[in-house]
Amino acid sequence: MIKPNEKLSLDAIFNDLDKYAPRRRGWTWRQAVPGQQLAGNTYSDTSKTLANSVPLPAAKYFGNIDPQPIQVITTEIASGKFEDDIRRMRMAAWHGADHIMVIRTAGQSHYEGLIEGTPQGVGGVPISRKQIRAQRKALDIIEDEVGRPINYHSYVSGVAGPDIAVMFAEEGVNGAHQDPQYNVLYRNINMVRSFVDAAESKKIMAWAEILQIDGAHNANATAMVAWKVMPELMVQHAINSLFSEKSGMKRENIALSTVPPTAAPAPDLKINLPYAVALRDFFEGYRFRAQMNTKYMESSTREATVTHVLNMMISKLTSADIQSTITPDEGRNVPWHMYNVEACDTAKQALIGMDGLLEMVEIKKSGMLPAKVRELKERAILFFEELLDSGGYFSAVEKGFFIDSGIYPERNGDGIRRQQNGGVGNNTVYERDPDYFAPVPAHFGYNNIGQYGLEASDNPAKLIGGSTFEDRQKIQYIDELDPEDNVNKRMQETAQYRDSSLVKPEVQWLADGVLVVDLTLPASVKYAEAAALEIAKKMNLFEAEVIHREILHPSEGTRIQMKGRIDFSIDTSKLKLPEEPDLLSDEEIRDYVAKHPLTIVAGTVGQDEHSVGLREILDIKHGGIEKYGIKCTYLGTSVPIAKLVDAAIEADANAILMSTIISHDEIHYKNMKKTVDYAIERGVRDDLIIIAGGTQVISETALKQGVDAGFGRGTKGNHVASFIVKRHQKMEKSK
Ligand code: Z97
Repeated sequence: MIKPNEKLSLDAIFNDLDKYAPRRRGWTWRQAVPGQQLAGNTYSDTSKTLANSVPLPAAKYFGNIDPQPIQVITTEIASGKFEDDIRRMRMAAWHGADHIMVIRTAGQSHYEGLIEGTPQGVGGVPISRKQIRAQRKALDIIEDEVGRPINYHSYVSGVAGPDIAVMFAEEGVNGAHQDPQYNVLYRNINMVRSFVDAAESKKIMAWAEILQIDGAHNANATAMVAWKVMPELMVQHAINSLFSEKSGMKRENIALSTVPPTAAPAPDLKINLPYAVALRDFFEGYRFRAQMNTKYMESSTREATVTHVLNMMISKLTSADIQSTITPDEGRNVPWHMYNVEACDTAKQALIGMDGLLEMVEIKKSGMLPAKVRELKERAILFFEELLDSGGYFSAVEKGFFIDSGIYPERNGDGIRRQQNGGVGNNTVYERDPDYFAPVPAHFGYNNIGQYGLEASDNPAKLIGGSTFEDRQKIQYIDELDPEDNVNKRMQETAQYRDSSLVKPEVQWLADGVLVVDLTLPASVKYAEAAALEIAKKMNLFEAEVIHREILHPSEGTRIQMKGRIDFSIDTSKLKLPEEPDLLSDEEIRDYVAKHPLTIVAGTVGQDEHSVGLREILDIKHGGIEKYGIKCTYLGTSVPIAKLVDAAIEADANAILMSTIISHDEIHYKNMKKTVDYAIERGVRDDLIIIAGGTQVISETALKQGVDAGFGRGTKGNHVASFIVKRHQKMEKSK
């Protein structure tokens, strides 16, 4: 098994890839652990925890637990270089993703067949067997590492849909989008062809137990006013769901892709919750994949995160099965590592935070909510009835029923119109000959198996000794077709950064050199933006671009986020790592002080009135050393050196904490030396720990003055307390 401190080797993945076989078929849900106990908490709706993961930042206060929600968590990864995506998949899995969708950066629907090799092409990455196999193999390694199965997912669409479905079944893909309405409405693929292809694709997906997600949510993202398409969204779900069942899919493998259609500043829940409830009522027994609203995402990750969290409240209230997490990514169109990881964490935090919600609150059965639910259902039913009256789905599409900007029954006449005899692949559906026969186990429609003496229950593939589904030897694996546009070439370009000590910052690809700068400028947006770009030039950032602007006040301030690129790298083998402060845990310090009572005296010395820093080190309120039970006598500010030492003698103190901020003429160091000298003079130096602190104090220089420790900027109570305890221990031993 791969070790956490080991990088996933792409070479190992590509090695013998032609022989790699997926280890399972079908979708996997999380394993629920009802009443799970973790660090003294009882959880209602969590699943099995991971063997390896990165917990939420606040987990350190809770024994580093990392409870996992019951929902499958989706993340979409497709940066355009699938080899880099593999690393990101590992990051996402550690943050809780177990459904990884490869959203292609090229419109896959525009490809007429399966692509071989691993081209990036002009439009982005298409789906190819090599890429799918490499990523599935990598995910097999990653799922062993995290200790939870990971579902791998992509799209079965376009005129190559059935070919893709076959390849997915062969390669162990676990989930896929499939909805002929997507082809028709958004990709202008002929409707007859799309529905025939869909029947075949769905049959194959059913054989492979691939979980299906539909495409209704695309209406939401495409519509001019997203909430107005709520009734037709339900109609679209209904068409695809029933069609899928009739093509042989099990209900539990059919997931509706639901998106809360609106977002604040609209009254989010008032519109989105009734819609979600109406869907659950209509589509009982199916699964729900909750995606976030991306239509109203702007470049603010904060705003996207709030929308995501509000959307997840609806997911929780209506028990969604899969929670998608793409928001900041799609809204900003920046498929960067950090947004996948952040969004997975957002989902984990929100869903765990809402654990047990339905045990405490319930959806009201009277009042505004059910009235709204009923209204939506009525509109949807009336829409469907009109669709049937008008001659069925195909003629309804011809008449522009869908993606109209009016809320049904209102129509604005701006719906998407497609012709039955138009679009890509028109006139490409042929009736099967009477003796038509296909020797395959999963096939939709007429297949004259009787002519070969086969029974209905027989697998027609047995006549040829098994198809590619039964006999993997028959799969044609083509490694690379394009001598230039392939993964080997791409990896050569960054070879020096792979498994070496050289590092460059990156946002999506190894050594892409991109970084983000966050600035606040006391100017209006226009000037702030121009100034930021000027700053980028002076910082030697290449290709600087403003990616986010936020008005703090029209004239007082603007926040700018910009990205840019650097072209140098850092050799980590040449770095001198700062020494980690050797800290004791709070418990260790407390235990020690309980057994060995410690006393200190403290004050700012010389002519120094700056007491805040020292108070922070002492006060219990700020995590100061008082909290460990160390007895502190604070003498105040501008304490003469002699007084400080005399007070320590009188109190029989173990340590002196002297603080100095003022540093002109090296007065802070001079005072340290004076304190040490006076302690020697009084004969107490060996028994007294002398600690000097202050913003200008450098440890080495302080030590040269003879004090025991010098603490500079950033010092916390536990640094000082750890030091006192350790030094005291040492002194006791040498006695
Ligand atoms: C989601 N964020 O998670 P092409 N078929 C269906 C689709 O919805 C899509 C495709 C095919 C979104 C994913 C939008 N959906 C992005 C039903 C895409 C992709 O290769 O772009 O033509 O098709 O649902």
